[in-house]
Amino acid sequence: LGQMFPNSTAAREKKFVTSGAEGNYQLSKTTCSHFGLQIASPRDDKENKAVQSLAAKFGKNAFLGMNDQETEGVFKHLNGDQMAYSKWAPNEPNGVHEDCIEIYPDGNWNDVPCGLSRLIMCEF
Ligand code: GN1
Ligand code: CA
Ligand code: CA
Repeated sequence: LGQMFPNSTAAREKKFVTSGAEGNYQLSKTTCSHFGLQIASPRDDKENKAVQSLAAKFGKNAFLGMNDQETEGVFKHLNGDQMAYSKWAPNEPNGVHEDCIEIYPDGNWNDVPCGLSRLIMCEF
C-alpha cells in the first residue's frame, strides 16, 4: 500500500487482544479474521511495547503477522508492505525454515517455524 500511497496520516491507536488461546500461524490468522480482526503486527516501538505487555501478562510467546514465506529473508506485512520496523533478538532472523515471527515476553522477536503453537494475539 505504501508503494501506491506514500503519504499518510494516522489518528487513532491500535488495540491488541488475546483470549490466551494458542495456535499455529494459520490458525492465528484465521481466528483473528473470524472476528474481523488482524493478527498482531506492531509497526513501531510503541505498538511493540503494547504487544509485549500483553504477551508478558500470559508469559507466552505470541505470533506476529509478518512473514517471509514468499521470499526468504524478506519479511512482509499481510497487506504486502515490506517490513520497516523490526525488533529482532540478537542473531535473528536465522531461519530458512523459520518464516514466521514470535515475540518474546521481553519484546524481542525471533523467526520460528509457522507450524509451532504460539499465543494468538489480534489487533484492531
Ligand atoms: C531455537 O532450538 P534451536 O536453538 O535450534 C529457535 C530458533 C532461534 C534459536 C536461537 C523452533 O533454535 O528460532 O533462532 O533457538 N527455534 C525454535 O538460539 O524455537
Ligand atoms: Ca525465513
Ligand atoms: Ca530463529
